[in-house]
Amino acid sequence: AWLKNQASGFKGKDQFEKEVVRHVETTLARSMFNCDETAAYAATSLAFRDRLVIEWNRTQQRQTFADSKRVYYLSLEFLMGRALDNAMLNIGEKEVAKSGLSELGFRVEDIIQQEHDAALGNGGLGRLAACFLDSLASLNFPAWGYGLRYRYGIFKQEIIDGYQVEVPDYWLDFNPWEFPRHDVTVDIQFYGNVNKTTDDSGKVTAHWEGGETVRAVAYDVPIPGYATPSTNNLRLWSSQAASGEFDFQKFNSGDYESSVGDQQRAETISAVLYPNDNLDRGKELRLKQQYFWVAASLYDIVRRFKKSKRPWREFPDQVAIQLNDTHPTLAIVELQRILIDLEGLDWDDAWNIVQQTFSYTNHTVLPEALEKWSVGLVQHLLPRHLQIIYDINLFFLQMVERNFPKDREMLSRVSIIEESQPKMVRMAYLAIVGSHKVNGVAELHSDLIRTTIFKDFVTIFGPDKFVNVTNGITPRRWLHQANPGLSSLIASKAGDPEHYLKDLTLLNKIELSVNDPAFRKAWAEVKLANKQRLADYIKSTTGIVVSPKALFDVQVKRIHEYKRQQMNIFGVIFRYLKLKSMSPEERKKVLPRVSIFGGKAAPGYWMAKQIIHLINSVGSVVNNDPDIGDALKVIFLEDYNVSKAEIIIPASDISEHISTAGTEASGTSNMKFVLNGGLIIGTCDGANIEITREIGEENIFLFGNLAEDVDDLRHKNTYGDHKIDPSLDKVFNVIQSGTFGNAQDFQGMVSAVREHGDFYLVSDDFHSYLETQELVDKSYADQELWITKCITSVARMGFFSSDRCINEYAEEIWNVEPLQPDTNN
Ligand code: 26W
Repeated sequence: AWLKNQASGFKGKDQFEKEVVRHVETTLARSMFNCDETAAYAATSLAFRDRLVIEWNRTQQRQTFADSKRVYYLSLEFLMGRALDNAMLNIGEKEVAKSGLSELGFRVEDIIQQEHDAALGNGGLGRLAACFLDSLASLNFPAWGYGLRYRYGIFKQEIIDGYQVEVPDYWLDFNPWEFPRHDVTVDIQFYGNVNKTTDDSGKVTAHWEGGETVRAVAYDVPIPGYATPSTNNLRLWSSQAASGEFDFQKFNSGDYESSVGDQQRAETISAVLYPNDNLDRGKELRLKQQYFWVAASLYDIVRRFKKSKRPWREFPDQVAIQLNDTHPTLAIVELQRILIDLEGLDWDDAWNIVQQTFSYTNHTVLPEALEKWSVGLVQHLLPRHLQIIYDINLFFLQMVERNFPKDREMLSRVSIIEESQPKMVRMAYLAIVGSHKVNGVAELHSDLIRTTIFKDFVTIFGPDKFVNVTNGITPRRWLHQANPGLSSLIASKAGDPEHYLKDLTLLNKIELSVNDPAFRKAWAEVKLANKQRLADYIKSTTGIVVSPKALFDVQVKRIHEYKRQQMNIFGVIFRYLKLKSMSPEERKKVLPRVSIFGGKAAPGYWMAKQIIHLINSVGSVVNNDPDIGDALKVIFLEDYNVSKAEIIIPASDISEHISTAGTEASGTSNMKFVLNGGLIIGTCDGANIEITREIGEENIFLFGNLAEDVDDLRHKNTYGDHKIDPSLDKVFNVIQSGTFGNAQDFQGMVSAVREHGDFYLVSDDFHSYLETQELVDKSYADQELWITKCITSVARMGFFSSDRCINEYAEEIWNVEPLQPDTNN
């Protein structure tokens, strides 16, 4: 363990055991005789937490003392998953824990599994934020995450009779990883009205008065870096009634119910994560969440800056704030308000500071996901902010008018206020205008935002404001932790994990061994063991037995029409029909396949729920068809989440990233699958394109129409002659004949393609998809070539480390430097 000589090390398993026993006996007040796995998990976590706290305090002190520029990552979602295994590996003490726990009669894997996932996110955007925190700490950047401490994370998914049922995720009953800071609170104002006063010099000041107040309480979560003592802070805000537990006046006057009601109303703000992914519903409570979180975070950031007694113009030299999508865009307005209303700066000076401080990442081009708030709602909830938004817009449009006097249409196109009925505030436009850099998350995506949704803004601000930072993933969790077998095999060629996990380009060393028979054999054994692990998991959760020798074909991600799980299941049905038409002898010769699905549908997303239902219905027919046997199995894994991803991803042979071209901004699981020695079938979309460039097109199964052709195809499908692909037509006819249950249940999915213009081009891509799946079967039959492709691909995946990604943000957007820890303490 690299930390052996550090204060945070355990100095061997004996001390670790002692601490576990101490926590069981004192903190938990239990005897070692009735210490079950839950208690052992609690005590182990507390022992590790004690270790983290030491370096966490030191890191914060070091950062305060250095007083250098900090990064603040504002994200409404942090999809962290479990913390214990990550803490053990990042501190470098997992072996100590393993042997210590074993002496106490436990297996470390069982203890790790006791932990409840911290699931404060929907999918890609939230998990990206979590990977970024890992990289920021591992690279020693002075950085804080700011988010909301939801009482309920993303719902748990149960599948009952083939349908998704949502169950609340109450995850906080025991959470050793958070530290309540009851002394760090901010009172947040809502509603009320604005009064203006003029002083003797004629200067007008706005005062936001009245309304209601809700208290934000900080909860801090330590974020350990890998193989470094740096431990950063994730600060999550929880909402409370501002005036203590009850309104005592109301209480004493007998109005007990309403005094409790006030408290509950305040707590509602941070109660639940909105489960929509890529869909904006414009709910008032969501806007309240956004302002509550943004105002508390900014107050905290400003308070920290003020301690240094620097002049305001130095704020952007000390502070970089990254907006993770538009969800925190009100921070732009809030900082402007603080500077002009509370600190008395001039508008222009304040606005310069604001623009230099903020930068904005866009994660989607789907129009239904672009946030807009009605002017009326903003006026009601945040009257002063609406005035400032109008002023920002006015000055911006005046600048546009000066620079582009001939293009009057442009003013309404780029206005932050959409002149619709009702009028709407376009949050992406506000974010662009208030930031110095805007980035997309993969090359194609960044090109698309520059040429489509933000085209005018490129004209107005020039091309340099719009940059690309291709997403990445942390190899600590997604290789070392999820796939220890592969990680140590790689280490045998690429050197210590401590080196290659911090410089992932060192993976290229394994390519030298691509023809080494022993290495190849070991590689195949690791994959088989991971598939066996998943097969065991499938057996224990679904009762279905699958052979680890079959080709595992995986699609796990949020269920969305644009991600096209429907195309996948239609393809599975086609395969089933083909198998049915074969003789038993022919069937014996086919390569067995297991189609594995997983993912949640937003609770109100009817079509996504229909897709889940069809997958499960196909599964119950296919899996119970005696003609089929092992040749095809269809599995839907319930409640896909981070900890399940850690089991599923290393077990994949082929995974599906098959979004309609131009719709998936990046995708990040595509990177995780390839890094774990699986190949992918995918469209020319998002980061698939750069993965192809890095690993070589001979190592990926690309198919389908290109983004540049999508508009024309849609037009043709809607207005022209929309001929359905004949194979797909056959599949539809079988669905409609009732083979998979009541045809009515799936009518929506069928008519979306047949009658409603096939917006996601399922039919247009179906032929190419089936052909490419056949190619997958053929390629897999040649195991030698397949393994070569896998090893080569892994060797070339270094680019996709989130460390590379964070270094790009640091250099091109934040202008911050790492703060090296002193290692001789
Ligand atoms: C307002 C509702 C809402 C909620 C979440 C709208 C949009 C979102 C997210 C931006 C959706 C999201 O997670 N986008 C994903 O971001 C990943 C990280 O950059 C990308 O890899 C995915 O392609 C993108 O879909």
